[in-house]
Amino acid sequence: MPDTVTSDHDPACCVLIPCHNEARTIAAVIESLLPLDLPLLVVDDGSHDGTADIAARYPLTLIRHVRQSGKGQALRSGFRLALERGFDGVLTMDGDGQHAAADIPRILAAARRYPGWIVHGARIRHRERQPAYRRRANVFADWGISWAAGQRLIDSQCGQRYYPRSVLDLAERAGGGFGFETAIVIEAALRQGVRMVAVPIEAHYPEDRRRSHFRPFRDFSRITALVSARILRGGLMPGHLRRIRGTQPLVFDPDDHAGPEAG
Ligand SMILES: Nc1nc2c(ncn2[C@@H]2O[C@H](COP(=O)(O)OP(=O)(O)O)[C@@H](O)[C@H]2O)c(=O)[nH]1
Ligand SMILES: [Mg+2]
Repeated sequence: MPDTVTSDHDPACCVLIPCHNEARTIAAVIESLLPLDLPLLVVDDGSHDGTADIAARYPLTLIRHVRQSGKGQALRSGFRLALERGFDGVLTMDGDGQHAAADIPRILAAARRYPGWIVHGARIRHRERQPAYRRRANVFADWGISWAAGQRLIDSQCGQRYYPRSVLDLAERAGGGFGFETAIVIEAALRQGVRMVAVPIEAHYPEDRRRSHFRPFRDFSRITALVSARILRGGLMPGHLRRIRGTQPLVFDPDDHAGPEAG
């Protein structure tokens, strides 16, 4: 029996955008999403540049954190609301215009083909557009997270991804900040045997972009610490290392009609 069943309906999904000070870009991001006709959930995390007021002009659900509490906490608030409202899944993306609305139907196509899996957007196509230091650090993070999760991942730090409903509860134990997205993926794999598939996406890095909220030293150190702690807690997970050795991450490109079968 194949472990993948393609369902014939769109997952009832909402789009979740965590924001901190995105006044420059949030209107354009929201407007690019409106034609998709998906429920939108914006979490404004203590912005002081008017992000929430701009978002409030559009037909969407807005959660406001009075104080900045980090990307992880913002995603957690969104996941809670998505659970309450009964969505089958949540698609996350950045509020800075880095991710394209046009990639959402492609990610949802993968979610249909691989029900119950986490679908990562992967900046595979134009990796050279990513700042070089982030690219190198991402390759290192991919390797560590693949070890902890026992399956090969690519671009594990990309914020555009689809989470099935079954993993949303794990948000409660996934910590805060930028480590949240790493922790939830590892916990989903270890506790629920959830698998991951990547979809190639576009990512934009305009010349005049604002400085990233991601602090390379602080945030990569935290991610490395949390992945190392999980691997140590699992007794170094030698079985995982054996399992991922010589394997490639599963990449599904909906534009390539056949697509790989789940292994
Ligand atoms: N809610 C919330 N969102 C944040 C915070 N820091 C970053 N973000 C959002 O998370 C997304 C990714 O942040 P960004 O700075 O673009 O990181 P990068 O894309 O990894 O360089 C953006 O939509 C940010 O607005 C935060 O402290 N709270
Ligand atoms: Mg960004």
